[in-house]
Amino acid sequence: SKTERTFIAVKPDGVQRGLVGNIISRFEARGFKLVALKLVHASPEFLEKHYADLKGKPFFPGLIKYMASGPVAAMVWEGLDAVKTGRSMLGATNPLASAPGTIRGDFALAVGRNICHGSDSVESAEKEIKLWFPEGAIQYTHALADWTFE
Ligand code: DAT
Ligand code: MG
Repeated sequence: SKTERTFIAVKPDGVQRGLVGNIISRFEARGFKLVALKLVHASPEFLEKHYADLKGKPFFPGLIKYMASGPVAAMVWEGLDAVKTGRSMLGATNPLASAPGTIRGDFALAVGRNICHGSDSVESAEKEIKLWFPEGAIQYTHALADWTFE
């Protein structure tokens, strides 16, 4: 286990439903450090890069259209095992299988409207952070660091 960065994005449905603050709160409360944050209305071309691995899936056109339908709240969170823990905080891809207590398990019903994205590996996190934040993350001392891990 080590300090990692993960890319988390509240999808257009999550923004419209007013869930940005709740999702940010969960990552703050868990002890993660916010190192990048912005609202982006992404183009289909940009989103095809983000979801390049899924090109060819039957749901791909619908996924791109949904993700381009409004702004997303893009962020980078840093901390101990941020990628794995971020995924467990999100819950399963299909909200039908997401446990209550997870973001998707608390707020979502349908796989095509599952309100939040999270990187699935350290490698994809690095790729996604570069794509969404070419300007880089913010460096600062986190006041809680000494209280959240050794
Ligand atoms: P995740 O977002 O959990 O990493 P993924 O990378 O496999 O899941 O897929 C990206 C998104 O595509 C997912 O959040 C919702 C959509 N999606 C995945 N599988 C789908 C399916 N079978 N039908 C409709 N949308 C799907
Ligand atoms: Mg994924």
